[in-house]
Amino acid sequence: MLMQIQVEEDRIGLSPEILRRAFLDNLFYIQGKPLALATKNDFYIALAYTVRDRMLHCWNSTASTYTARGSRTVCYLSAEFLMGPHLGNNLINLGIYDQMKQAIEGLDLDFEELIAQEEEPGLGNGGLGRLAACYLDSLATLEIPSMGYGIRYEFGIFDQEIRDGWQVEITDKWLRYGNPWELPRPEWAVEIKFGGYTEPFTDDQGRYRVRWIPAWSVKGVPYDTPILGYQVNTANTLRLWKAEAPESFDFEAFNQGNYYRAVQEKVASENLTKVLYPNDEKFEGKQLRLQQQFFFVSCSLQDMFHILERQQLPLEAFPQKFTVQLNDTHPAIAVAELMRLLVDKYLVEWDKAWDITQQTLAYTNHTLLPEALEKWALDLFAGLLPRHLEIIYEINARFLDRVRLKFVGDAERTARMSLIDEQGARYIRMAHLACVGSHAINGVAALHSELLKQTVLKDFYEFFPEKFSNKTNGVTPRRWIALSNPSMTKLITSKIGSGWIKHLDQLRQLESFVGDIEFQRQWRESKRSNKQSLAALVKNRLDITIDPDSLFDVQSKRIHEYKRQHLNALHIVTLYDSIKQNPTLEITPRTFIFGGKAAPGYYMAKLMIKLITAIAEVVNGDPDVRDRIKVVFIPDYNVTNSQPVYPAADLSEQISTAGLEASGTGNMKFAMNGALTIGTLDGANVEIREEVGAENFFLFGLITEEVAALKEQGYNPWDYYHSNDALKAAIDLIASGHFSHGDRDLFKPLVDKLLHHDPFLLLADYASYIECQTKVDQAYRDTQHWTRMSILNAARMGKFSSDRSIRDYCKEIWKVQPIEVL
Ligand code: TH1
Repeated sequence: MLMQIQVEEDRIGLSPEILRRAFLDNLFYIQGKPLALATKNDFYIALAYTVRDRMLHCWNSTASTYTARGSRTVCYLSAEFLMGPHLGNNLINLGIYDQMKQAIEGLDLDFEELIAQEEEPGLGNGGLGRLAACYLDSLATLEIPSMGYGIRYEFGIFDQEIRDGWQVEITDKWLRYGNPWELPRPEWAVEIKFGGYTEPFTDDQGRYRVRWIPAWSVKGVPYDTPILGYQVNTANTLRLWKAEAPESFDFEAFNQGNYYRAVQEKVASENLTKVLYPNDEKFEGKQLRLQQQFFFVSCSLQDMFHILERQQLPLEAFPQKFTVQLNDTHPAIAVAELMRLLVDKYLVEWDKAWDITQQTLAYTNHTLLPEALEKWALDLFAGLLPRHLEIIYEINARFLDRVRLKFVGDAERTARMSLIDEQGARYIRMAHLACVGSHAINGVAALHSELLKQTVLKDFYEFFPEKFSNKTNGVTPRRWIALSNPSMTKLITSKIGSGWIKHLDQLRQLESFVGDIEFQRQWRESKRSNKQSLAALVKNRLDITIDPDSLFDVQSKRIHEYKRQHLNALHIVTLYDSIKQNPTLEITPRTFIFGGKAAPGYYMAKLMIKLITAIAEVVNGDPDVRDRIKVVFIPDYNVTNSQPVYPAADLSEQISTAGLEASGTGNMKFAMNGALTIGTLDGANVEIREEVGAENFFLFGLITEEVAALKEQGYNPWDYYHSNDALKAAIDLIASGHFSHGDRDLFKPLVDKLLHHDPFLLLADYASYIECQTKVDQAYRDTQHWTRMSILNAARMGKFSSDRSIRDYCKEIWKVQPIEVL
C-alpha cells in the first residue's frame, strides 16, 4: 500500500515563527544540542537543514515532473563548479531571506554571522568554474530540466594566506565540519575501469568485437546537491562523483587474508578525487588529472544510460533524452567514452553510434592561450585508456578521409587537423576530438568566437562552419546583485519593482531616473555604504584604514601575466613617483584594491603578488603620500570574499592584452553593481562597452589586430622604456630596490621580462593606460556626472544576465524548453 507522506508545517512553513520552531527542532534532533550548548557551527547546520527541508519538496516534485514529462535534459559536464556558499543564495531563491533573518534574530543570534559560518565549496579555479555555477542557477530559474555533472573534490582550491607579502597555500578542508547540502546516493554508484589491454574476438553472432581487459577499477559514488531556481518550484541536481575503492578488490583481498592490501587499494582509489588542480588556464599533462577527467565523464555517461534504462527508452533515444555540454576540453574524453559504451557495451554499429555521439555532444571553448590547450602524451594515454586510444584512431582515420576528400592534396591541412599531433613526440589533441565529436562549437564572447574561427580552430571552421556560434557569457543577478548588494537591490526595487531580478533587461527602466537628483543621491549613498562595509572588513582583517570617499579602484581575478596586474602596479608607482616629485600634487584620492590567487607553480604570478604587497607597504607608510593613495591586497579571494567587493567598486580594472581574455565575467559583476570599467577591447569588454555606451566606459590600449601587427613586425619593449620618462622612472624605481628594502634582485625577473621580452605588451600600452587613468581621475571629481555614468552602467547590463546566455544555449544548441514544476 502506498502511503501519502504527511508534510508538516515545520518542514514547509515560511513564516518567521514556523521557521524559528523548525530551526530549534533541527538543532535538537540533528545536532543533538539544546540552545544553551550549541556552537556557532551547530546553529549554522540547523539553519541549513531548515532551509534544505523546504527545498526537498521542490526537488521531489521536480524529479516526478521530469519523469512524467519525459523531457530532454541538459547535462552540463564540467571539471569545476565554483558554487560559493549555498545558504544565502538558497534563502534568496526561496524568497525567505527576511523571514529567516527575523526568525534567527528573535533568538538573539547574529544572522549574518551564521551565514558567514559556511565553508564555501571552492570546487573551481576562477571564471570557468564560476560560470558553470551561474549557469546552474539560470537553468533552474528558467525551469529547464538539467543536471550538473562534476567531481566532488575533497580539497577544493587552496586557501591563500599572505605572509611577508608572499602567497602561501593552505589546504582547503571544506568538508571538515560536514556538508548539509549534499545527499550521497551510494545505490547509484558505478564502476570505472583503467589500464590493461585490449583483444579482438568474434562473438557468438559472428561479429568482430574488441574486449578491454582493464587492470584496475574504482567506484564512483554520486553526491547530489539540489539547485533551486529563483522563485520557482524547480530544483535541479548537481551530481558530483567521489572515487572509492571497488567492492570486488576488497573482497578478493579479504579472501586472501590480505587486509592491508584492501585498505591500501581504498586509499589509492580515493586519491583520484582528492584534490582540484589549482592551475587556471595551464595544462600540466599529469596522469592523475587524466584519471579525474575520464572518471567523472564515464560516471556521468553511465548514469545517463541508467536513466535511459529506468525510463525504458531505447538507445537510439539517447540524443532525444540528453544534450551534453562539454565545459572546455576537460570532459572531451566523452567523445571516445560515449562511442565505447555504445559500440562495445551496447553493441550499436559504429555509424549509428557516431550519429548518436555527435547529436548528443556540444563543446564550449574558453581560451585561446596555447599553454591551456590540452594534449595528452600518447603513451600516458595508452597506458590508462588503451581502448579509447583505438577508438580515437578509428574516429581520426574516418575524419581525415573526409578532410582529404574536401581538400584534395592538402597534406599539411590533414596533419594540422589530425586528432594526433605527430610533429615530434605524439600527443592527443583534445580540442580537435571535441570539435569532431560535437554538433556545436562555441566561444564565450563575440570577439573570442571570431578569433576562434580565425586562429586555433580555423581549419575546423573551414571544414564545418555550420557548427560554430557565439554564446556570450553571463552571470546570475541573484547572487551577484540581490544577495551581494542588498542596498542597491532595495533602491532599484523601490523604483521599478523586483521583476528585474528575473528579467534583468528591466533595469533599463532606471534610465528614466538618471537625471533625478534625489535618486542620484540615493545611488551614491548606497555605493558609499557598500564602500563603508568593505572598508570595515579591510580594517578588521588587515588593519589598514581606507577612506570610503576615495575612489575604489579594483582589480580582482586570478593573478596572471596576461591579465596584467603589473600594469596596474606600474600606474600606482607612476602616481607615487609624481607625488614624490611634487608633494603638493592634486589628485583624486584613490584606494587600489587587489585580490586573487596565483597558481602555486606559477613563479611570475607569485612575484606579481609580492610586488603589489611591497608597493602597498611603502606607499601606505610614506608620510609624503598623505593618504592620497592606498594599496590593499585582499587575501584569499574566493566567492565569499568577493561578494562585498563588487558592490563597493567605483572602477573595475579589465586590462588584459587585447585578444587574450576569452570573455571575463568579473567585468560583468562590477558593471552591474555600478562600477565604471577601465578596459581594453578584449573579451566581453567589447560588448559591455557597446551596451553601456562608449561615453560611459574608459577605453585604452592596442586592439587585437594592432597587437598581432606589432608582434609581427618585431616588438621591442626597450624602445618604449627609453622614450617615455614616466615609464622609465616607474620601472627604475622598482628595479632600484625602493619597494624591496634596497634589494635590487627581488623584482629583477619581473623587470627583466618586461624590458627584454614583454609578451603581454605592458610597455606598449602603458602611455595609453596612464592617459586614460588621468581621465578617470578627472571624471571622478564631477560627482554628478560620475553618478550618472554609474547608474547607466547598471541600467544597461541586462544582456549579461546568465539567464540570457542560457536562453541562447537552449534555443540554438540544446533545443530544450522549460517545464513548469507545480
Ligand atoms: C576562463 C577564461 O579565462 C575567461 O576569460 C572566461 O570568462 C571564463 O573561462 C569563462 O568562460 C577560463 N578558465 C579556464 C580554466 C582552465 C582552463 C581553461 C580556462 S579558460 C583550467
